[in-house]
Amino acid sequence: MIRDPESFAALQDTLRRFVRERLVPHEQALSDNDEVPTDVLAEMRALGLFGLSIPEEYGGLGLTMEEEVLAVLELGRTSPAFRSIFGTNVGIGSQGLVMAGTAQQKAAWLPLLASGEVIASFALTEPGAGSDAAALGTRAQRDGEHYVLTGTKRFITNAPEAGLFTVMARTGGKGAGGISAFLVEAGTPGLSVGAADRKMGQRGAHTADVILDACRVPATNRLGDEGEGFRIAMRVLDKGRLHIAALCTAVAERMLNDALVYALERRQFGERVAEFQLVQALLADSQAECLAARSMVLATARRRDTGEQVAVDASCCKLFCSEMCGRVADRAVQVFGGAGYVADSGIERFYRDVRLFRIYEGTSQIQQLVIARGMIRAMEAEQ
Ligand code: COS
Repeated sequence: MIRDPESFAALQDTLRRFVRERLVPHEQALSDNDEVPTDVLAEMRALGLFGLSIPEEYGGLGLTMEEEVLAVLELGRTSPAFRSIFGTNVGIGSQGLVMAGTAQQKAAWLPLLASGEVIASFALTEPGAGSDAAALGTRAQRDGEHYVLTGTKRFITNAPEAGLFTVMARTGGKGAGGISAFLVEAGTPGLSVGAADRKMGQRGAHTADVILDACRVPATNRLGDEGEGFRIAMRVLDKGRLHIAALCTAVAERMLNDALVYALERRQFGERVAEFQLVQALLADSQAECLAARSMVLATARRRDTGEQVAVDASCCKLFCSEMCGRVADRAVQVFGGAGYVADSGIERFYRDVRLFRIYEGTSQIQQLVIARGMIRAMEAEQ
């Protein structure tokens, strides 16, 4: 749903120009320096990028899902590490609060997240619990008006920058029903962040361990009821997967654009390589897949805006768009040939950056599992 087409078109135009004029020229520096330049960060804050999905009453832009997807289709046409710095505030770091926070919790944190003054992280994954998130072992022991949290979280995006963590921890017995969610402020005694991970790509976006060592958190910081944490995390991920699917689509469109530009410049056998049918096949397959991805993401976002349950379709989008993006990256390197394998072209960096899409916010195999389970459930319900 687009609420006000005219002002939304103006926002899209602003984002398009911001990406082209302010982010694309900094792509190599982002990778070389492993950080988003501070002036770019300030511009992101001023544009409201940290609060895209946060309701307007808390200072965000309150975008609908369709609007958010369209915004990401613009913002994703550059190195994905740029999106990562505000991505957790828009997605997994804020949406638990939006969905399950009390009025007090929302008032305390959402304005700070919307403005980008505070960065939010989502701490679910652990050394022994990745895809099997319900097996997490971090404990939260009730002690009067507090909970005492102990455990280690792994690969936590933006942990080194975060001011607020949504931590999933076990308050009850085994499995999903024993998990609760907590808001934990950076600086709380007992919470520490490990060294940033050395990753394959997406330099400029940081992940690290978050260590909780008898970290005392007021009981008022629990998000939702005891035992509700896993379901909150799953609902947050349902929305996040649609956002990531849009991101995959945008990066694929960018890589395809670069491949086409190159194919029109590069000459071999006396002709532009874009004239060769075997190169055209690489371009055409990528174009068809980008269109399919864009169409499914937009259609699913629109249905979500009407209140439909789209968890299974969001997994379809994440699965198809992330795998598609990997195929487009591979073809783009092929179109560039030798130039695609060396760092200078930029396409080599994108190839490494996009590998993460098939892994984070649920691997392709977890999306397949969610989709197939949903199909079986729907068929059984009919019988
Ligand atoms: N929305 C709301 N509730 C959900 C849900 C969703 N999308 N998915 C599951 N639930 C609920 C179930 O209804 C069930 O509740 P009840 O016990 O009340 O019936 C509970 O959560 C447990 O669900 P389920 O039995 O399906 O859990 P499993 O452990 O079998 O598996 C998967 C769930 C594998 C889908 C989940 O662990 C997952 O998504 N793993 C990947 C985690 C991930 O994406 N990590 C990325 C890092 S975080 S950025």
